[in-house]
Amino acid sequence: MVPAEIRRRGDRPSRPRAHLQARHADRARRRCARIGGAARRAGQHAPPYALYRISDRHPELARRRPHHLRRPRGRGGAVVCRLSGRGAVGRERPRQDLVCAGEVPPLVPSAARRDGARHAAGAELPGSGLLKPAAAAAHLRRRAAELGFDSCRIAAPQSSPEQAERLATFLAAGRHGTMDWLAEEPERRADPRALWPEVRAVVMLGVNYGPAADAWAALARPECGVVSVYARNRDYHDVIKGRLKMLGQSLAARAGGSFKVFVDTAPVMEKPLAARAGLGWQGKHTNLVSRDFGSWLFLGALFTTLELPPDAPESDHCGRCRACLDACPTDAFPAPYQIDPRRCVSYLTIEHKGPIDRALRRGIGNRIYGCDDCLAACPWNKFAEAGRETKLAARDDLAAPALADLAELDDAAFRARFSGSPIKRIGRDRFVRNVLIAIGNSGDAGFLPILARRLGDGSALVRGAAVWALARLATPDAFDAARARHLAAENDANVRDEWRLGADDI
Ligand code: B12
Ligand code: SF4
Ligand code: SF4
Repeated sequence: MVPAEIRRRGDRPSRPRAHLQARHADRARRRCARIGGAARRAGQHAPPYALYRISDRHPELARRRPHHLRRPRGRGGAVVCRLSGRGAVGRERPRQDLVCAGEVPPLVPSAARRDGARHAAGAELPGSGLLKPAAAAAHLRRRAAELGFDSCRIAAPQSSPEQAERLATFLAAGRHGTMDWLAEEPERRADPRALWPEVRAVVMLGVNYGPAADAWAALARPECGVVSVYARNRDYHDVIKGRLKMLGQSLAARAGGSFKVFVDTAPVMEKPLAARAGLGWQGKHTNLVSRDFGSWLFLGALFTTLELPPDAPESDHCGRCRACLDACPTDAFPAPYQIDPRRCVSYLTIEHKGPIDRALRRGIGNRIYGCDDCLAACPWNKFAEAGRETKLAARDDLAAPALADLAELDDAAFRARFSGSPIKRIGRDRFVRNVLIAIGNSGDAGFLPILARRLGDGSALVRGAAVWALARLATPDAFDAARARHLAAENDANVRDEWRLGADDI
């Protein structure tokens, strides 16, 4: 069964029990996927997760002719597809094109063909031609490294009452804020088997995205914006997702079973699972810290119906350190190992759609998309090297972008500038809101002409942020004069409030 679609958070489930979510999704901007070689049309979208069911129940299929030779061509659309052994290997290359065409690294085909050559694993192959668990795990690690994953370990998919309880406490305190998707189906989020009863092993993958240079030099330059390290080039979801699928296909081809892949695409708690698999431990900043890569590791998950031998979990190496807690500019850690996202700059600048709480705007400084302060403070980063994935390496124009340019972006210019970037997903208005807050924090009255233009912006979100920035940069008289010109014509309640409050609480 190969519904080779990926659904982003917020998209509606295409079938029951398929309520999935991705952190950085935007339901308005679905990507086209490809199925059966036919590009999907605009408006079509991918299903909740990739599911590839290999003929684990029918190993004899391994000895049949390759699937693409058995099936009449040209049907397109979703197909039923059972793959195993050499047949599956033969299919591996064409199916790289099914999703995210153009984003799949080109190194697979030859390796995939070698996978099927049965060149070295004779002793490990049972009668079905499929690898046994230990050999399958070895194959998995080798293939993961070839595909560019820096870490690959396996966890058993057992439930964790402790996780469920912590998640419940988090949700009960309302810490998810406006991320409603985080509160949906907590029982499935806390237990991989509730999400997919057939899962027998959870493979956790890490991709190092350590910055090559001092990534925060722009924090000291108030005329520039700071984009968090993860968002300075291509969207990691897209980069990792394609590789996870290739890895799953390769595993299924050699060892059978079905698989699903996740990178922020489902109610999966990736950090605790990665800690259980031994990729690292959940640090006091709540993210996974690795001995090898510090805090700079993206996570992805591959669930499989194969029984694979689990790795040992990693233990906590935070000790008495609290560098991350002290580094937070908005005091988002109510306690070690706990975050209140509603105070986190990452949540405020990326996830939160409306006006940002006035009390937190100053702490945002010139961070215009996400925040890395707690990650950057971690002493374990000293063992980290720069990430090797070029698609994630910083774009020059995002190292220290000029706020003056960004504040003038209209929708078309925004889309053009951030095509392929995760930043595109928050849309022009939310982005310019962030830029205006950074301008308000700059202390630079040179921005006043730009603010004057944004006071008449078509977006109330942008106008409100411009009013706040004006209150911070203009003299009281100049602010009063602008208020006299604009307030009477303003029909948005939030913007009117900004005009009324002026510099009162800032
Ligand atoms: C929602 C979300 C956010 C939210 C909430 C953050 C959070 N910490 O939960 C916001 C928008 C703030 C956010 C920000 C960021 N995110 Co985020 N985010 C997610 C997402 C989609 C879900 C996380 C989740 O389930 N949160 C819910 C809460 C309940 O989970 P929790 O933090 O693990 O909370 C637990 C702890 O508090 C723990 N706990 C409580 N007491 C104790 C005591 C001890 C001893 C221990 C060990 C644990 C513990 O129990 C809680 C429940 O399990 C994941 C992807 C995924 N599906 O997992 C990415 C993910 C966590 N994000 C990621 C990244 C990179 C970021 C940012 C760095 C991006 C940026 N530069 O702006 C920041 C970092 C901010 C931070 N300090 O966490 C990466 C982290 C990679 C890693 N190495 O861990 C992930 C895994 C995405 C990915 N696939 O790589 N994110
Ligand atoms: S990402 Fe920034 S704002 Fe969020 S918890 Fe870490 S340091 Fe605080
Ligand atoms: S900065 Fe210190 S406390 Fe925070 S995660 Fe790193 S080691 Fe742990």
